[in-house]
Amino acid sequence: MCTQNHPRDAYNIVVFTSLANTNPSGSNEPSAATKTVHAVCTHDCPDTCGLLVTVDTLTGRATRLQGDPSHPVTRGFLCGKVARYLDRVYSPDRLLYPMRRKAGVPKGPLPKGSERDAFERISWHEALDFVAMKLKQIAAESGPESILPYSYAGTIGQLGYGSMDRRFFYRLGASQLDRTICSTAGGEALKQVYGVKLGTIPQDFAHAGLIIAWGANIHGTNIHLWPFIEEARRHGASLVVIDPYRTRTAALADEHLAIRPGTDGLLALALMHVLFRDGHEDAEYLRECTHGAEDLRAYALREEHAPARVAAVTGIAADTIERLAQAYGNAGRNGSRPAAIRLNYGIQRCENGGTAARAVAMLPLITGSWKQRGGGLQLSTSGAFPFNSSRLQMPEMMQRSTLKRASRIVNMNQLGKALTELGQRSAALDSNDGPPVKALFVYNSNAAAVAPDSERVLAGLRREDLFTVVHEQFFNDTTDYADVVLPATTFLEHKDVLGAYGHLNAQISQAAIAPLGEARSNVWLFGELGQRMFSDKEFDDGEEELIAQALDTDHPFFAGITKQRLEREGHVPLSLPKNEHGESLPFSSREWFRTPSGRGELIPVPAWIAPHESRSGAEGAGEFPLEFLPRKADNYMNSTFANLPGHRHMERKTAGLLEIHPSDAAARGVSSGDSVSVWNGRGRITLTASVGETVPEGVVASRLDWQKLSHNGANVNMLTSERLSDLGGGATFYSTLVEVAKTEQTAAV
Ligand SMILES: Nc1nc2c(c(=O)[nH]1)N[C@H]1C(S)=C(S)[C@@H](COP(=O)(O)OP(=O)(O)OC[C@H]3O[C@@H](n4cnc5c(=O)[nH]c(N)nc54)[C@H](O)[C@@H]3O)O[C@H]1N2
Ligand SMILES: Nc1nc2c(c(=O)[nH]1)N[C@H]1C(S)=C(S)[C@@H](COP(=O)(O)OP(=O)(O)OC[C@H]3O[C@@H](n4cnc5c(=O)[nH]c(N)nc54)[C@H](O)[C@@H]3O)O[C@H]1N2
Ligand code: SF4
Ligand SMILES: [Mo]
Repeated sequence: MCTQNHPRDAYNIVVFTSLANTNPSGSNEPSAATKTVHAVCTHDCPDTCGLLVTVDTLTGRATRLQGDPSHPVTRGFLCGKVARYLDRVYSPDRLLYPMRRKAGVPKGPLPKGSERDAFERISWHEALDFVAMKLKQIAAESGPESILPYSYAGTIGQLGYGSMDRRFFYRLGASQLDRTICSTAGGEALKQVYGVKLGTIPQDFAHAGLIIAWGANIHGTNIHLWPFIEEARRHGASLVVIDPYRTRTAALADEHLAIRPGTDGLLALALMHVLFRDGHEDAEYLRECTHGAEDLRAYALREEHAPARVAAVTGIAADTIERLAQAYGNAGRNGSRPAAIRLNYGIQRCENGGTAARAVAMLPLITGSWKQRGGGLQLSTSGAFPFNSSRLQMPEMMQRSTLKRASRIVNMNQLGKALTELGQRSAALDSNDGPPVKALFVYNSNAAAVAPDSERVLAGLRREDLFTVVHEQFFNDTTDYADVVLPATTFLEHKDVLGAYGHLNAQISQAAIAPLGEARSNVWLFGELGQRMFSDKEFDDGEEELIAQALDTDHPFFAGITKQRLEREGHVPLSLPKNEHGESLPFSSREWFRTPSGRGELIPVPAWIAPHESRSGAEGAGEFPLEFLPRKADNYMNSTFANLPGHRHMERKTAGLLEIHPSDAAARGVSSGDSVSVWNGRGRITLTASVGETVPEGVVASRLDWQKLSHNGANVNMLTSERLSDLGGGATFYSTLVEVAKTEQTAAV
C-alpha cells in the first residue's frame, strides 16, 4: 500500500565506507561520514556506465558521482550530461508529488515554470484510487483496448523498462504498444543476418586497423567507445566516418564521407561490388559460415552497383568508394590489423533503413573480418544478455483479461494516428481496428516531444475526452496534457538490473539515496495499481524478486552470474564462448549464429530502393527540395536534460539553429543569424539560420528539443512523419523533406 515512507530494506549496499574529513580549513565543522554506492546510468545510451555515488550518510544526500574506474568500458569517466546528474536529481523543478489537473484548466502548452499552477497536489492514495477508478470505468465502457500505454526508454533497466508495467497492462487487456521508435529496423536487420543482436566487443576496437563509423556519432552518443578508437589510432588505425552531418566524430576523423541520407544501402552494395570484383572475399569463411553468397555476389557485381554508377546518388566520388573498398578488403590481410565497423542507429531512421542496415551488416561476412580480434561490426550487443523477460513481463496474463486473448498492437510511431483516427472509422467502414483510444498512460517517455508528426500527436493529446496519466520526473511537454501527473524516481533512487547495448557486462544498480519527495519507481507504481485493481499475486513482487526472476535462466552466457555476485561486484562480464586463445570473437565460427540456417544470411539480396520522401525518391522533385536531419543533441539524451540550465548552456551553440549549406542558403537569400521558416506538408517551425558546411548541399539539420523550449513552442518533430521503415515498423525521422525561407518572405506569401 502507499505510505509516505516507502519501505526499502536493501537499498543501500555500501561498497566501502569512509570517514572523509571535509574540513580543510581547520574549522570546527564536523567530519562527514560518507559511503560509496555502485549505481548504473540507466539512460538510453549504449555505454550503460557503472557509477560510484558518494553519499553523505548524515544527510542521505548524494554529493558526488564518478565513473566506476573498475568497469572495463566506463573506465572511470562519465559523459558531460551525467557528470552533472546531481543537478537533475536535486533540481528545484523536480516533480515530487502526485497532482491532478485543476477543473477548467484546458490541456495544452504551459509556459515553463507555470505548470504547478495548473495542477493541485493530491496524496498517492487519492491518485492511485482515482487512476484505478478511471481505468476500470473506461475499460468497462469502451473495452480495455481503449487504454494505451506509451513508454520508451526513460530507463533501460530491466525492471524500469518493462516488468510490472507490462504485467499490469497485459492483465488489464490494454492495447499493446509496439516499441519501435528507436531501433527496430536495425534490430530486425541484425536478426535476419545473424539471428541475434550481438557484435564486436567495444574493447576490441582497440585492435582494429581501420574503423568505419557508419551513421554513428561516437563522440556524441557513445563516448566510451572513443578511448578504444584512440588507442587503435595510436597504433596506426584510421577512422572513416560515413554521415551526412559533420559530427564531432567526423571532425575528429581521418576522413569524413558526407553521404546523402538514405543511400547507405547503395554504398554498401558498391563496396561489395569492389570486394567481389577484386577477390577480397574470404572464400573459406563464406563457405563455412554464410548462406547465399553466390546470389549476393551476382547481385553486387551488377553494373548498376559499380562505384561510378553509385557516386551520383550517394554523393560520394567513385574513386573514394574504390579506395574505401580496397582499404576494407585489404585490412586484416598479410599481418595487418582488421577492419571494424561501428554501425549505429542513424542509418536505420530512414524508410529503407532496415535494408540499409542489413547490407552494411553483411560486409564483415564477405571479408571474414569477424575472425580477427579488432574485426567485425557492432550495432548492438543487447541480444547477448539472456534476461528472462517473459518471466518479468508475463504476456500470458493477457489471457486473464476480460478479452481472454492477446490485445491489439499499436505502433508507437503512429501515436498521432492512434489518438486521432483509431476506431473513428470502425462504424462507417466496419473495420476491426478496435475502439478509439480513451486513456493514455505515459511513462519513461516525453511523448509530446519525441514522437513523429507532433501536430497530430498534440491534436490527440488535446482531446478533453482522453484521460491521460503521466509518470515523470519533471513537468515537460507531455505533462502539459495530463489529467494526472505522478512523480517518478531517478536511477539514484531505485534499484535495477541491467545489460547494455554497447558492451557485454551485466550490472546491478543500487538505490543510492531515498526517493525525493514522494517520487516512486515504475515497479512500485504498477505494483500498487495492479494490487488495487486485481487480486493476482504477480503484483506483489518487489525489486528483489523481480531481479531474481530476470536472472532466472540456464543460458550459458549467464553462467556464474547470480544476483549475489552482481550485488557484490557491481558489474560482471558475460560468459561468452572463447576460442583457443581465450578470446571471445562473435561470429568467428558457426556456434555464434542464431539464424534458422545456423549461418550468416546473405539472402534475400539487399536491394536498394530510394526512400519515397527523399531527393532520390518519388517526392524528391516536389515542392520540398531539402533533406532534413532532425538530430539528437550531443548534450541532451533525446529530450531529457533539455530543461536544465547547465545542460542548455552546454548546448547553446547549436540549440535552435538550422544548419544549411552556403549554396542552399545563397539560393534562398539566407545568411547566418536570419530567422528562417522550415516547413513541409505536416508543419512549420522557426529556427535561426547557421550557414556552413556541417551539412552537404541539399541537406539541412536541426536539434531535438522540448517543444515548449523551442521558438514558437514547436520542435523538429512538427516536420517528421509517421511513415514506417521497411523492416521492424521503425521510425523514419531521417526521411523528411522540407523547404526553407527567411521568415519575412514566408510571412509575405
Ligand atoms: N548525447 C546523446 N547521446 C545519446 C542520445 C542523445 O540524444 N544524445 N540518444 C541515445 C539514443 S536514444 C540512441 S538510439 C543512441 C543512438 O545513437 P546514434 O545511432 O548515433 O543516433 P543518431 O544520432 O540518430 O544517428 C547517428 C548519426 O547518423 C547520421 N545519419 C542520419 N541519417 C543518415 C543516413 O541516411 N546515413 C548515414 N550514414 N548516417 C545518417 C546522423 O547525422 C547522426 O550523426 O544514442 C544514445 N545516446
Ligand atoms: N526528431 C527526433 N525525434 C526522435 C529522435 C531523434 O533523433 N530525432 N530519437 C528517437 C529515439 S532514438 C528515441 S529512443 C526516442 C526517445 O524518446 P523517449 O524515450 O521519450 O526519451 P526522452 O526524451 O529521453 O524521455 C524519457 C523520459 O522518461 C523520463 N524518465 C526517466 N526515467 C524514468 C523512470 O524511471 N520512470 C518514469 N516514469 N520516467 C522516467 C524522463 O524524465 C524523460 O522525460 O526519441 C525518438 N525521437
Ligand atoms: S549517458 Fe551514456 S555515457 Fe553518459 S553516463 Fe550514461 S551511460 Fe555513460
Ligand atoms: Mo534511441
